[in-house]
Amino acid sequence: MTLETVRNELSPVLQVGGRYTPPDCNSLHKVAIIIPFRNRHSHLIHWLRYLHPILQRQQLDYGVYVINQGGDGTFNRAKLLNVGVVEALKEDYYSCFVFSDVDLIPMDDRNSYGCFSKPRHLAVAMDKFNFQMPYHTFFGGVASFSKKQYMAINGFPNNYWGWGAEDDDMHQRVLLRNMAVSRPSLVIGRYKMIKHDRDVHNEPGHRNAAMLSRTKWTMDADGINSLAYNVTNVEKDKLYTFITVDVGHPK
Ligand code: UDH
Ligand code: MN
Repeated sequence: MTLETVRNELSPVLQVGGRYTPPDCNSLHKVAIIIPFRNRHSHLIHWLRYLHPILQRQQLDYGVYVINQGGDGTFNRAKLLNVGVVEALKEDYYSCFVFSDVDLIPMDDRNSYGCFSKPRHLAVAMDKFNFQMPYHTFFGGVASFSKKQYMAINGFPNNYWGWGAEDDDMHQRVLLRNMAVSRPSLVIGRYKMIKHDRDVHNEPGHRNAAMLSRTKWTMDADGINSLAYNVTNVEKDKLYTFITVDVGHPK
């Protein structure tokens, strides 16, 4: 599949920016799907090809935002997700955010990409973990937050550079604000992760584990209220809004 074939296949039902509104019902939420990204173009093609039809069958009113980290500095997944929220909210009154890795494809249409009364972890049963949770507080891969839930935790941390622990910090924030996590069953929450090696400039962050033990004291000052970045390019396609951003580098 090329991006072109996927675009030709899907564009009749999409509006520019990867936007969709169900023709025959009013959706409960307006959902921004936010994907942290750099140099995973083949994964993105698969994601778009599978997810657009699923999201449409779920009758969601949604937009897809790919947040591309510019340059080749250390990757920062959680900060890119914060950028996605701010940029999506500049465009529309989104009430729900789904944060998804570019390489995760749900296997069951019943796994709803909407928001719930609690923050939701969707990617509970990945093939790479034998369709089990790797540990019981696992929060990685795909998660959804209503705008209210996201704001209540001050968004995500901006200081987790490189791979690891930012998802655990997000989970800590939820618990520290007295919310619980909702999850689909291990049957409905099945996922395939497109096989890949570790990316360059996304090595395990050597400070991340230590930061995780301090979330309680840092979360009020590190999050959506301290987010700083520069957008360097915005590309509107039928399949997505592709925003390239300079997120800076570790201090
Ligand atoms: N991402 C990118 N580009 C990068 C790094 C990360 O787009 O250079 C995004 C992408 O959405 C990805 C997500 O960040 O799905 C999470 O990164 P990841 O997929 O590398 O994380 P995962 O836990 O893999 O899946 C860790 C390394 C696995 C090495 C396995 C070797 N067998
Ligand atoms: Mn992955």
